Amino acid sequence: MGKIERALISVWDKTGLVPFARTLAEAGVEILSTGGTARVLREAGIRVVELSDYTGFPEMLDGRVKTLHPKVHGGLLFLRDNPQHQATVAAHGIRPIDLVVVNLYPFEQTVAREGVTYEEAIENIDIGGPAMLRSAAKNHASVTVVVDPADYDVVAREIRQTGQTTPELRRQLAVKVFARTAAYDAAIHAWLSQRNLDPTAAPTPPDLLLLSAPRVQRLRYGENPHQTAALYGRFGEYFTQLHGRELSYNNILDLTAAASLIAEFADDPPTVAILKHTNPCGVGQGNTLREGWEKALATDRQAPFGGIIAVNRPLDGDCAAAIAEVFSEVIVAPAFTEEALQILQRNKNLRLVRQLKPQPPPPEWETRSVGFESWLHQTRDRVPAPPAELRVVTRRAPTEEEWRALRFGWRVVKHVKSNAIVYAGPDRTLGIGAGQMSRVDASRIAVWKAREAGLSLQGSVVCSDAFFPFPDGLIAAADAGATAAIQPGGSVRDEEVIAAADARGMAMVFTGYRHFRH
Ligand code: 93A
Repeated sequence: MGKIERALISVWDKTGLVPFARTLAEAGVEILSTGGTARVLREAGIRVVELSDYTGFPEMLDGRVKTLHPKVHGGLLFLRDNPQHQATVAAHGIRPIDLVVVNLYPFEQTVAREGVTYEEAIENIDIGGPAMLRSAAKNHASVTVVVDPADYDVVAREIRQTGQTTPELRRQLAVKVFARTAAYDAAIHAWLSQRNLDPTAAPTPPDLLLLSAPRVQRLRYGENPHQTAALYGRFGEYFTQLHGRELSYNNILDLTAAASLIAEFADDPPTVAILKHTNPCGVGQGNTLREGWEKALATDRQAPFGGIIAVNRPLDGDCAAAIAEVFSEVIVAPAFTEEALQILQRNKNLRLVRQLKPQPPPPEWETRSVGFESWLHQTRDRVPAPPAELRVVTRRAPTEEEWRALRFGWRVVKHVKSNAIVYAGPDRTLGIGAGQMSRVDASRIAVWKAREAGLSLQGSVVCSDAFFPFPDGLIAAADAGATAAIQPGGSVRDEEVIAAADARGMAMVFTGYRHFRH
């Protein structure tokens, strides 16, 4: 590869353009450019050749055809060491183009805008830009291609030093190009297919776009050390790590589950949730986070070892000091006070993560692989918990205290793997049974855990993520001390279950919403 002698610059986003182009000009690179880009460069006093002067064709059709010309694509694609290619380009007056700097019409931003018209969206489908990017990236053995203004500096540095770029940099830049053009086409596909299918339908799941989005982070390994893994999407817009070792695959899985759970308590008094393997070990609230922490921890003093902690307000020093006494993996908080940071940063391994903004508004989509080269796609379970309307189905309605406990526990059980049973008081969990194949087993585990923790279930409430198929689960809860229950309802045996509750003097509430989490 020889020196870079000719560059073609055609950019929508003009960020950093002028200083970069100036570096090229100073290195003796001839700059070809399209209308708007050429104007900006010329105004900055940089010498440019209008591409239309070089091709002998004007930009036409309202700019739809600007760079789609053999003098452009021939100059990008010919094999530099192939004598026939050399003869062909020479015969047609095609000059080599060694560097392409292109970023695309803002299609994604355009369709995200409120009230955008069909015509506007269509006009923002860039054709010439991706074509140049792909030609250059295909021939990255010889051609340097820059799609991201963030890469101007590294390219400028290499050109200043040697007049050319290294093969490794060209390869990396080409990889970036195909990620970008793939994501760009995926965005167009998503927008257009949705429009064609049903203009009133839910927006096309952005996760599909994220699948083709560039990888944001390589992870050391996956769920287990022999699995390779990476993180995709917009994680960095929502979370930033302030301290501790690099986040692992499981950390990210757990901390996002923790953040989703604590979001249920956004408007509540100080609340703390401790999770392990995406399941809550305990959730508690009080006048201070410290009180919330004590109650959360009291649910289960063993499982939180190596757990994930989420809090619903800035983490203060008092609570941090208590947390620091238990080995944890990650703390996720909307903020950390200086004092809390000082205390927690003493532990090198503890990862401190700040949540930068709330989860996106529903409908939110989730995609999960089921293996076999197949994916399931659904809207996330984002209905308000508990829903606005709750139906009391028993003779006795819950007392004020029971209502508070039901509302508390229902928000927790929504985030527990099914089958899930949670025993709760008004401001805390008392026993959690997660991920059982039978609901009765989940209930048994919850009762046993409460006993292990030395907690009484007398006067507690029982929360079930799905209906009790038979009265036995409810009767067992009553035997354990629960005086009220909350569940979706909807079983063919609802009447039997209600009768069992009435027979025990229990109050029971139907939510009408099931919260399976498989
Ligand atoms: O309308 S296009 O698809 N047709 C083209 O031939 C073409 N060539 C470059 N759009 C085209 N471009 C795009 O124009 C580039 O990708 C870039 O985003 C933009 C730069 O235009 P200007 O230099 O006039 O501001």
